Amino acid sequence: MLTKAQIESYRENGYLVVPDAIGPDRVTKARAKLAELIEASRRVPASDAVYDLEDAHTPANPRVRRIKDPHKVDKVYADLLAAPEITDLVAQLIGPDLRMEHTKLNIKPARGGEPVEWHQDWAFYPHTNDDILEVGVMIEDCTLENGALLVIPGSHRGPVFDHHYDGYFAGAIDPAAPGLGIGTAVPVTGKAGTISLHHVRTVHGSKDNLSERDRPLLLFGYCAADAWPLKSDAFKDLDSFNARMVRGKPTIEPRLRDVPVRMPFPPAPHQGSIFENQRLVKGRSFAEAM
Ligand SMILES: O=C(O)CCC(=O)C(=O)O
Repeated sequence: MLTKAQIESYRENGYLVVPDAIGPDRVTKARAKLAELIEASRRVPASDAVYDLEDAHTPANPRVRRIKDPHKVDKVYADLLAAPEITDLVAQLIGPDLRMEHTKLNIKPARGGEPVEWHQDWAFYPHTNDDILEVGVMIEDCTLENGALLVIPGSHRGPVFDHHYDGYFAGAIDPAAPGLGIGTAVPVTGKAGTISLHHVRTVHGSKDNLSERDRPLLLFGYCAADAWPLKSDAFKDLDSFNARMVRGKPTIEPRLRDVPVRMPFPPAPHQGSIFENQRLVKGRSFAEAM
């Protein structure tokens, strides 16, 4: 469980790093399944419902940016999503009733895995309240060299930044935006088995991976059950909505909080993943590292 000091630190800084949260058995299984999936990607010519592929992907040189919805792809990831080692901690921060927002497994492949531009997850999926957070499960060690997540402490208490470019929602903040303060960003590093938790409004991004090792990071978005999505296409019907509960009880009584919101419309011309949405501004923030 989290200590009072850890909870206070999360409230103050908008993120937390918990070493050794996940045992070696789960980490080894998650890693082994990922190796299988990357091997199988040699037979996949283009991005599809499971794989988000780099432009350079070929059968001889698989370059997988992301496994989409990993909880649907294999039980090892579904089990991790509901694992008490994670959900007990999340419940301490946003309450006992938790619904999954999404899952993804970002690989950031060795020797050039792409950067992720500065953004707030909140800009992609605003809700009636912001008791929503993202857990990052480090399947391998995350270091500065292999493109660890970078977060701006305290940014979850600030505005929702403009993520548009050229009239479209590009899912990326201009690094020169007044008040953004990328100079204060800190890396979220740790050994495999570490988890990070960041608030849905915390500004974050990551540089490219110039190391010799992939940087797989399993990302799980959890919402308080009474945080209802504001985007109409995020709600199809009550059964499928409630089927995303990972713990506790659903509710049809959304809780409203006075939080800043910008709607992510019109959508980016490139869809499929954040890497595609950000194509419009690719390289804007971390050009020196490319
Ligand atoms: O994989 C990363 O480094 C960051 C990913 C991220 O922030 C996202 O996919 O929203």
